[in-house]
Amino acid sequence: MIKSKLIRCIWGKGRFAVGVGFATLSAMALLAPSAALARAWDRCSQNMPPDETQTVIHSGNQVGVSFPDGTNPPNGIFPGDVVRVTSTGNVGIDYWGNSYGPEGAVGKHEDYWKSLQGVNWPFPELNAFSSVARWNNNPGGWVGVPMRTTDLRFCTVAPNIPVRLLYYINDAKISDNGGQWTIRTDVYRNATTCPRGFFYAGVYGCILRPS
Ligand SMILES: [Ca+2]
Repeated sequence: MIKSKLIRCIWGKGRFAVGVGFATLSAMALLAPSAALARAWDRCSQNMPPDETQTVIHSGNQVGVSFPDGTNPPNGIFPGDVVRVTSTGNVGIDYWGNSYGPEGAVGKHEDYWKSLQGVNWPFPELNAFSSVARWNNNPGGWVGVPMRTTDLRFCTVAPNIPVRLLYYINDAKISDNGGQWTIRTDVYRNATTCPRGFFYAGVYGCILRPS
């Protein structure tokens, strides 16, 4: 399986510069277009095209979605990468016509929902019915605290270990939900060049070349 062979390319530009001779480095600097040399953060903040982008539909009655897409996906975001997430749409959260965008309930709506007793919010510290994003290392587990997906609309530096990005909805009961959010994850790579024996596989980063 491809998943078990996933290993991240460790040749960040800094390491590469340290690891090769002066002549090679000079040639790179002369030949590479400036855009390719721009750091991931700069390219994100300048709104340049991402190296990878993936759009998924998060239906209101679906537990979660992810980057990379798929069931129990491998890590696809690596140290030095920069991520930006665009989320839109509306999810109906009950049978009475209440619906929210990815930001969930705010203001008086938030106060009302959180005032209800006996509700087991999956993420009590975040807005009711909001989209929630979490870094997760496969197979290590959670990395950091749950985040508002909408906070990731700004360029965000990835954790310092490989992760995937999992999206949830802060709703104790999803079976009465409808509608959907559209979540686009843009990833600016720290590096798309891989060590010998590995190749670059898009949203999965560097993976072992089949022998
Ligand atoms: Ca609900």
